[in-house]
Amino acid sequence: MKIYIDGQFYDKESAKISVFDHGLLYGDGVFEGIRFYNGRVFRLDEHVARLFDSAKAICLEIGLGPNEIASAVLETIRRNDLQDGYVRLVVTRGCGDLGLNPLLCPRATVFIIAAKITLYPQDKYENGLNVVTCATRRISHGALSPMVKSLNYLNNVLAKIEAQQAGAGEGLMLNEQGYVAECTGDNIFTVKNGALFTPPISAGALAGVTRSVVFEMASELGIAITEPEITRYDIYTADECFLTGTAAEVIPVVRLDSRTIGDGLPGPVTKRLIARYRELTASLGTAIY
Ligand code: PXG
Repeated sequence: MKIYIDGQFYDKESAKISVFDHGLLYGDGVFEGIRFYNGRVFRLDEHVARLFDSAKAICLEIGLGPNEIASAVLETIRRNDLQDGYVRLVVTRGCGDLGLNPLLCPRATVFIIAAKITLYPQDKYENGLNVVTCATRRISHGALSPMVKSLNYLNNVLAKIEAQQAGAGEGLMLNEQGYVAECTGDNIFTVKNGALFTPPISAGALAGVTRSVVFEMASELGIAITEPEITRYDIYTADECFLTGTAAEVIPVVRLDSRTIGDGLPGPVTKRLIARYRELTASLGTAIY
C-alpha cells in the first residue's frame, strides 16, 4: 500500500504523521471519504468542493488547489493499482506547538489513503438495518457547523458506541431541538405515500454527496422529495426508510427503536433507488487510468 503525504508516497509502515500535528492534538482538520468503482472516482469534484468548503469554514489554507487535490487522489489510486475501493482524503492544520493557536502551524498536512473497502454485510441490503435513537445529540450550528466535515467526530463516535451497545446497525442522531438530523455516518430518508423526505441541512444533516445523488435520482424517476423538519414519529410511521452515505451507498432501515417501519421489509422505492444508485456508480465518474 502506498500512502500520499504532502506530495510524497510512503509504504504503509513508514506513512507517519507527527505527534505535534494539530489534526491529532486538537482534531483540527477536515476530511472526505470517497469511493471509486470500475476505475472511476464517483463524484470526485463534489467531494473536493466540499473539502474546500470545510477548510474555508475553519480558516484552513490547504496549500494546493482543487485540481491539484483531485490529481493527488487519482495518482494515489493509480500507485495502488486499484479499480474499486475507498479513499480517505485528510487535511490537517499541520504541525505546531502544544498550544492550540493555529497561527503557529505554518503549513497544512495533506494525506490520502486508497484502500479496499469493508462494506455492510450483503444481508443488510436485502433485509434492512435495525436503528436506535442515540442520547448523544448532533453537534449544533452554534458550536461547530455540522456542515464542516471536520476531524472532530467524537460526538458521532459516542453515538456509534450507543448504537453498537444496543446491537443496532446504525444510530439515529437528533439535534438539540429533538428533530431528526441524520445517523452517525449516514443521511436518513423516509418514504410516505410515494414521496421522499429527508431532514434539512438546518436540522444538522451533513450535505451528503450521496444525499445529493438521491435528489437527482428522485427527479429523474419523478418522485417528489422535500426537506421538512422530521421527528422520530415520522420515521416510526413511514412506509419506508433508508440511509445514504459514500460507504453505505443506499441501505434500507426496517426498524427504529423497536418499531417496525412499514411491513418490516425494504420497500419498493428504496429498492428502486438502490438499483439506480448501483447503475450510476458503475457507469459515471472521473476516469483514473
Ligand atoms: N453524515 C455524516 C455525519 C457523515 O460523516 C454522511 C452523512 C454521508 O455523506 P456522504 O457525502 O458520504 O454521502 C457522512 C459521511 C464510516 C464513515 O466509517 C462514514 C462517513 C465518514 C467517515 C466514516 O461509516 N460518512
